[in-house]
Amino acid sequence: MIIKSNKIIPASEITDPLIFKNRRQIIKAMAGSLLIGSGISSVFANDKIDWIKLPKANVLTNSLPVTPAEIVKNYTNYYEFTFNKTDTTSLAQNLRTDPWSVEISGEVETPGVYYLEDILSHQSLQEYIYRFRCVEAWSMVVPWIGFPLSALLKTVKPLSSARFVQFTSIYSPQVMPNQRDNAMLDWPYQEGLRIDEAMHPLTILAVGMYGETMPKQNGAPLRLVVPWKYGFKSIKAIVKIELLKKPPVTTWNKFAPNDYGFYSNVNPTVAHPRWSQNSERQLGGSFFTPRRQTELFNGYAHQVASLYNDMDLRHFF
Ligand SMILES: Nc1nc2c(c(=O)[nH]1)N[C@H]1C(S)=C(S)[C@@H](COP(=O)(O)O)O[C@H]1N2
Ligand SMILES: [Mo]
Repeated sequence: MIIKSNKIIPASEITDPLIFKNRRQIIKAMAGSLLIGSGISSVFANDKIDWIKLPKANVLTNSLPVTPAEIVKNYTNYYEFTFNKTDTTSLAQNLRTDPWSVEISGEVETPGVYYLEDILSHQSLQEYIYRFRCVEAWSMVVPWIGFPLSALLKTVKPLSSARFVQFTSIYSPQVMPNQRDNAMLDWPYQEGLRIDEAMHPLTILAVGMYGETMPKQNGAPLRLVVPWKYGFKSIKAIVKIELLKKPPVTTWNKFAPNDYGFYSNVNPTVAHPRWSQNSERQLGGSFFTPRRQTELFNGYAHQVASLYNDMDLRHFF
């Protein structure tokens, strides 16, 4: 159910013409899809200021308050740039995100390289307010803007042999210092899902948040969001989506298989070898805000637990 609101968001703080152009394309896509999706009769945008009317998110949220945007934008994990969560904000601005295309290949009927604009022209954007839980035991609540991954996969017609999906982030050592230095992980960053996880309606590809085009440090122009799994599964700056017969290699699992499982479903009873996952620090809280009890599947058990009926709790990680 879409609850309409007339939330009006001024988005005028653009300086880089490249960002501006890309943002306009995405806003055009937002406008188009919202017209279809919600019956809002006009979405107005002029050259200086973009005003976006977004339908409010639906039932996929909870009573937790949304984390302030400034916190979510300035505390990011983006290891291609740096291991520092605040320096990513400026460093990520060096990544060119327009034009952008995504290769979709493997076990599909119509593999190809698709421009992001074309992908978006076929999708209805919606706001999804999701909890987000990092494996480092902090959490936030983010109003993403995106569309179900399943809607994109359906357009390329997965074959019955497609059992897994692998995602690959951009490889751009000129602007990504840790790729240049071969630091820590094997680049490019890769993640993966089982096909039923990928097709689940909670799994989205996001192109924006807080009513705006996705900030570069948060994974522009296109990132995955899987709210019942630890945050590292939600891969940023996706350039390739491959449907596979076999389980894909994933970056963190390859780096430390005992610390970062392929599934990595949020589970308070399975500790990381070096820290408990029983509770979480909520971003945006004060020194006095108590830690929050972590929930199985990050609170989405009702929607996703049935995907894992035949699995032992220990394998959730
Ligand atoms: N390509 C890429 N994607 C990534 C990461 C990364 O370092 N590189 N970090 C992951 C981790 S550990 C988390 S918690 C989330 C953080 O998303 P945010 O920075 O937008 O909050 O992105 C995930 N996606
Ligand atoms: Mo994370």
